[in-house]
Amino acid sequence: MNKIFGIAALIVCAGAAQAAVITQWNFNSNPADASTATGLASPSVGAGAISVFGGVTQNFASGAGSSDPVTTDDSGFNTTTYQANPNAGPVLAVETRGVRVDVSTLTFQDIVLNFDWRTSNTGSDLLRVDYTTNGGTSWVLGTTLFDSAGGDTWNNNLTVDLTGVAAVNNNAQFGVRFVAVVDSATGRYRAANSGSTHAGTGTWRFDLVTVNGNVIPGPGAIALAGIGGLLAARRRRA
Ligand SMILES: [Ca+2]
Ligand SMILES: [Ca+2]
Ligand SMILES: [Ca+2]
Repeated sequence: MNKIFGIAALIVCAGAAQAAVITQWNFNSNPADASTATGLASPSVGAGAISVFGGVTQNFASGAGSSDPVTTDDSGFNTTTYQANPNAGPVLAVETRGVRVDVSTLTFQDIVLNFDWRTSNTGSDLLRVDYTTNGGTSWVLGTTLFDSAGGDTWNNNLTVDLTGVAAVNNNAQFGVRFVAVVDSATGRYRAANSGSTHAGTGTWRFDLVTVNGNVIPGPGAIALAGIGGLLAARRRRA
């Protein structure tokens, strides 16, 4: 009996140390239907919502090249109708279009976002990830720009580490948004393929959008871990 209890306590310890998937989207049809042009906007793991904003439109398209381990009927969340550059000069009202993800982090801490991002040749080369802790009433702008490796190219396993941001822990109104960003040198959007001209008809595609976290240890888990440690010590002495 004591031995079983000790094993249970050790499993609790391991769970606290290793990040868990809170919510993940693979965008694949379930069940598979042999068409990558059909998919699911509902999460494949956990709960949450993904949406487009600012006039962006969305459909499903092939996820081939993403890090999704599913290779049959693998879809991605494909988006277009981004802002176009004016004929000359900088874009005026910038960074108003993109994709938004809302996930409750209740009972979780140490939040980390992972995603795969594909840019078409004429799609925007620069992406910023902002986060909200109040359901989108206000956004904290990301400080790092993701710069695509090229046109028609997947950039996989991109990471935004929010483990140092206590406000995103245990928060039912947590969310992130992926925003198309202009090149600060010109004030204009830049094409992901350096030989192409940026166009609002360019696409961004996403796959394996994942919000990870650690379960916040409750008083019960801490007590169990303590008992587990005592049992382990007793076994070592025996
Ligand atoms: Ca499908
Ligand atoms: Ca997929
Ligand atoms: Ca680039």
